[in-house]
Amino acid sequence: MNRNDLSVYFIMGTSNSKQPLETLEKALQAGITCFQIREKGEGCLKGAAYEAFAKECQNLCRAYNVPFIVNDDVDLALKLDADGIHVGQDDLAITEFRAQANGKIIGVSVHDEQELHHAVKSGADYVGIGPIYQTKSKSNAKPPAGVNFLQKARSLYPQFPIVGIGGINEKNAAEVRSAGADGVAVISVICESSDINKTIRALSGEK
Ligand code: TZP
Ligand code: MG
Repeated sequence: MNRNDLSVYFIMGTSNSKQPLETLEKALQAGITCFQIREKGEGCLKGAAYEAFAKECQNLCRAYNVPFIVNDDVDLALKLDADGIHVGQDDLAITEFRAQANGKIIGVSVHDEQELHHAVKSGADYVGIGPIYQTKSKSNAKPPAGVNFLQKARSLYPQFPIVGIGGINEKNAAEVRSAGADGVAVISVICESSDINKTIRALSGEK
């Protein structure tokens, strides 16, 4: 995958925003470079409603030529022919999915060197490293890890696509990039922004 596609990576589900499709469209207009649908938590959509919402998100992403990634749900990713899938350590074996999903982007969350090596060897296209800072958007998040492992991961794999995640905002995004991330993956800073253009400019390192 193109490392630039990780630059401003927006993640959202219906529990993160009161008007998720409007939020997504504003974020696309403002220049996000990747989108992940992550439909989790209390009251999240299921079945046909979930699929319809995902399809609407995908259509918006297509209109802006931005990769559309599905969190966890391999069946949905294949059914919609999404651009990719993001999986955690508890989810499906990457090698298995690699075989089914020729050409799709596979992202994997990693927290230590062993998980990182395994993901790279198994055919991941990028890894997500975090939570870097305290996050309120993931109920079972591990404690904030800071940028040490991110720096280590970059030194081990100078060219591999890496995105940082967890508690990233306009102020600390530069630190995450300096530590070696190709980009920042965020939920709340965009969903709660009163000026999405400004937020995305700041996340991308522009003034
Ligand atoms: N994985 C690790 S932290 C996190 C996920 C999905 C949540 C990131 O959300 P926020 O609001 O940008 O901290
Ligand atoms: Mg998962």
